[in-house]
Amino acid sequence: MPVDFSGTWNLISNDNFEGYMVALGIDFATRKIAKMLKPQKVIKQDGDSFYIHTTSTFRDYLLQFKIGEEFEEDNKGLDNRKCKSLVTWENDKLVCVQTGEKKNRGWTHWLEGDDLHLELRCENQVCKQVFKRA
Ligand code: ECB
Repeated sequence: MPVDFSGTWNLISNDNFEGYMVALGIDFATRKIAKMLKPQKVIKQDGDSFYIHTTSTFRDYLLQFKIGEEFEEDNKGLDNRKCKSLVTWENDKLVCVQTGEKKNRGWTHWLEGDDLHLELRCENQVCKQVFKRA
């Protein structure tokens, strides 16, 4: 059985979020607000089913998916571009490939000690986020 990401997680670091948002074409005013945020993630993992709710004082984003089943993702409230997303296990890492207009788009979650890590990728930009249990 793979690792369990379930829990409530608070952002503690956010490297190159600016570069990632620029790659997604997020406008200056929105980036200025977004980079001040300290989002929280609530993750519910039940077998192959995942619920990942990212919340903040500005916007929320809910993603629900099953491992190995491609789905349409709308990225509503983020860059609003639709893509086809597929999440798979790569050893103990949860890897999402988001196929669409933007090249090399996706993310990877893993646990390291007591921390939740998230790498967000778009084109040539990588944002690295770390979360601690609430
Ligand atoms: C939802 C909190 C952040 C709101 C930022 C608002 C505007 C910025 C617009 C676009 C920036 C792109 C992404 C924001 C970063 C994090 C949100 C969720 C990223 C994500 O897809 O996480 C995955 C993996 O946990 C689950 O959706």
